[in-house]
Amino acid sequence: MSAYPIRSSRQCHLLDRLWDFAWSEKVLAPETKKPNSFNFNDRMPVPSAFDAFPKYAGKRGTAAYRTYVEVTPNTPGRLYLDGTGLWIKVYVDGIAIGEAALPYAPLEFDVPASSRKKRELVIVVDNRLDFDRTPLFEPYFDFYAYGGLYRSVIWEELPDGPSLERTQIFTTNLKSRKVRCRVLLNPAPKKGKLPLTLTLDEKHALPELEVAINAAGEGEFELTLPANVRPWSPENPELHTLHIKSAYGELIERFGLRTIEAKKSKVWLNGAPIRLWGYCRHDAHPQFGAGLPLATLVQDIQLMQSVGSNFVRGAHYPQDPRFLDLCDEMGMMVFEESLGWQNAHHAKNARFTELQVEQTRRMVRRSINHPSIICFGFLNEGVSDSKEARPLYKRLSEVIREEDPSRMVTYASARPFADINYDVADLISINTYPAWYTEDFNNSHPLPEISKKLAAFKKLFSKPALKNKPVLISEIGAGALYGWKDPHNGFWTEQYQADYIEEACRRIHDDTRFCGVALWQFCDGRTYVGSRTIARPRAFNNKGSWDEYRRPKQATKVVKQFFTSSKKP
Ligand code: ADA
Repeated sequence: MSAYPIRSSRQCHLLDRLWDFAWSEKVLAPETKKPNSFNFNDRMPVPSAFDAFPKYAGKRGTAAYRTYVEVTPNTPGRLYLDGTGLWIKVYVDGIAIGEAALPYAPLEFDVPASSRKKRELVIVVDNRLDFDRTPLFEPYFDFYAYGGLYRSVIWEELPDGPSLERTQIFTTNLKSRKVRCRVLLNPAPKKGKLPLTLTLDEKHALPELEVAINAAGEGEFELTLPANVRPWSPENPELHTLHIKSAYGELIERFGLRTIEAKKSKVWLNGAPIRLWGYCRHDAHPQFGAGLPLATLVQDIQLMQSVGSNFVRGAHYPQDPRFLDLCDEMGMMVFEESLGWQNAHHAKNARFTELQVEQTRRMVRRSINHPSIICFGFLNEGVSDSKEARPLYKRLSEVIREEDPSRMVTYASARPFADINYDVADLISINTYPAWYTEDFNNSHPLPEISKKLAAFKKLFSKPALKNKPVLISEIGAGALYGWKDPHNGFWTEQYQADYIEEACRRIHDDTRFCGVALWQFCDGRTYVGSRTIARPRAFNNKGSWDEYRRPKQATKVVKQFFTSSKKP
């Protein structure tokens, strides 16, 4: 559960604990299977990926999680789920209150009031890869599709009538320390003026004000923060809280004073050009699947920072809000993207398009106050050279800008020379694997391909329409099996990977046309199953600088010299 917002006028029940659990292999239509028809003969913690447990490893089918919540009778509620997979349907007291096919996305469901004090909550989860049910996750994705309630489940008791739901905080002027705040009430009250009492960091009373609330339940106001408030940055991850009190309840949001821009071919943080040095990271572990404990999230950031990383790309889906909290607190800039992986079903499938828009909007709304997030993306390695997909690229970039005009928009392209969507991106992100996916089949060290490929990008992005956009190498890397050393130092050895990473980092570091790199990848991760794994020893993607248990490979020794050097943009 994210530390913020704290909706202090609501009673909050955090449901991270041991739940009853039922497994029913291959229920044909989980939409219709009633909660009381499951045999709850097992237990499962929340958060968890149930198929990370040996007993359910590799299983595909329908499960059900059940718990009971003691609430105030005759009080409506709102359920918040921070991340699930792959398809869920939610029942309270045997009555369906909603379903979703939005893996990893934040979800909420309204719960009707009841005279009962003890409420039964059942969440049916299906982890089968069924395009009709879950078009956002396909069997060929190069990461394992876990099933479960990956992240926290929270039940909040709602007051009668309108209630303060969120306050989004955007830095509008760093020098004068101005922020614009957007108050969101749910449900919307009658239009009108709403008096607000505001406190910064629980100690600075700010001037009272009245905000005009529109028919959608939204209102905006501007604040000038006290002189002691300094900007958030990786070096100084300064965070502040804004406590908002109103007639419709109160809440506390956390934020950072921070601006981010893409201009003059660079990324500018708080008005100064910066470079991004880091990794792409999957939110997974062999023991926990996609349901990681907090300690692992902390260790992952510490390991990335131990080699000088200031940046992490949350590949390839909405991130755990606890991870985003940690990036805010520990000083890591984040590229957050909605779920996608070489998708081809764009315009062909209206439901795919609708779910892409829905998950992207939800991701931005949930993540809006994390200063660590500097850009939002989508459709990793999608068909960005296809005219058919063009409307979706435009639409997704518009959704991000509608929700958040303050951050850079990007998407990771694997079709750089044919891409037709660079105009929708502020930051150009390119995935490339020279000297790994290579045609030079008999060469054990085709490393010179790396500088050639980067030189071709530099030429491509010197074109007038592109030359002012910063270019991030958002994926580059090679595989190595942990512990594999061999006199040939060829593919899959730790030495080749270290030589590769050194060459890639050196070339990118030395050429300021590139604003940085997100190496692929932080640690090895379980991937798809079946015959495709011929290219994935152990059925893992082995391009991590650490292995899946976070044990360091030789590559970790070469990264630091580039990530920590002073070469300015
Ligand atoms: C792509 C993809 C990554 C991973 C990588 C690889 O760039 O975006 O998720 O699959 O290739 O290891 O080949």
